[in-house]
Amino acid sequence: MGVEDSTARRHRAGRVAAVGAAVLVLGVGGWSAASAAPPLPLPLPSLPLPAPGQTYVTPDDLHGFDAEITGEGTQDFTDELGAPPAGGMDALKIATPGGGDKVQFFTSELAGPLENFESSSYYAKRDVASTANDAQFPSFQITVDKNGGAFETGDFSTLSFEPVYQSGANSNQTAGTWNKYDTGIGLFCSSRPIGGYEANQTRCDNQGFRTLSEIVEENEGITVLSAGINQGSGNAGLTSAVDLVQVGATTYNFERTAPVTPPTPGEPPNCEPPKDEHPDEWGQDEHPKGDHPKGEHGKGEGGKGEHGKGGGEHPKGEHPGDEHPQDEHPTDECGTS
Ligand SMILES: [Ca+2]
Repeated sequence: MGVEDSTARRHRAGRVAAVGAAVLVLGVGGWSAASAAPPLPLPLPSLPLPAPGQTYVTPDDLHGFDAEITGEGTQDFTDELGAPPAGGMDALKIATPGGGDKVQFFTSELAGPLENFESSSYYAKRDVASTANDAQFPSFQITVDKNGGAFETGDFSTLSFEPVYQSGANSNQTAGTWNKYDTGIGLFCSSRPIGGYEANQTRCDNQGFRTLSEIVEENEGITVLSAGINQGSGNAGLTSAVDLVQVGATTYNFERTAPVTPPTPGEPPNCEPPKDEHPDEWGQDEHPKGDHPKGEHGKGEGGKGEHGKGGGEHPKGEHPGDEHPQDEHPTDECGTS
């Protein structure tokens, strides 16, 4: 081969080598860029947050609720039938497999004037697997002393709201959905002939229907003893769930556990450093706005290792070593306790 041929081959080989090197560099560069990038923050688990204004009723904190069970009836805090909008994860599931089974879940925490119930409601869902009569749902009941004061013989009655005796939206008997019942404007039957009811109107099926405001008007001093949910007897094969029992400003949310309020943004989680041990360190003077990007500084958003342990993540000068020594902010000091 001639000199020119040899030179041309060397040039071609050089170009091939250069292209290969370029590919190699690109490839390595790609890996390098990926590994040098700051790790993406892990998504936080979507824990339920406490709903403002709700009172959580859990197996460990029943707020005066007490289950009275007859026969094979059951009641359980569970997510099996879900929960209504804004009702969290769970609800109170009630089952009455037999005709003689009965479950009452009442609280005396709502004792007081019946007027308070003129703003009241609850949600109920009938399990589509129920074999009971289609019209049957858990009812809302209020036990009363018809004239308040001393509780004497003849003062007691139970007021009952059942969807099947209502009109409009309150008569919704759709199975498999969460139905809201506005008991504050609903129709109630009375188990005893208190004011406004005829002597033969002691059952809901005898047309003895009154609104709560009518009952209040016709029974001066009428006072609530307890209130809640009833299912049975006579509800064989009914499985349902109830939630968000509301009376006035109180809304009871039935949950297995109550959600925990997260730390307030801008505050260290779960603790404040004692003033004597951290003079000025947490004060505004040493951390003026702009010095530390929001969320970077011990506010519960930064993960472990973000602060001082990450090496090159915080160039010297931005977090001088003497400003945030690790032994002054031990992990367990403002941690998960
Ligand atoms: Ca709930």
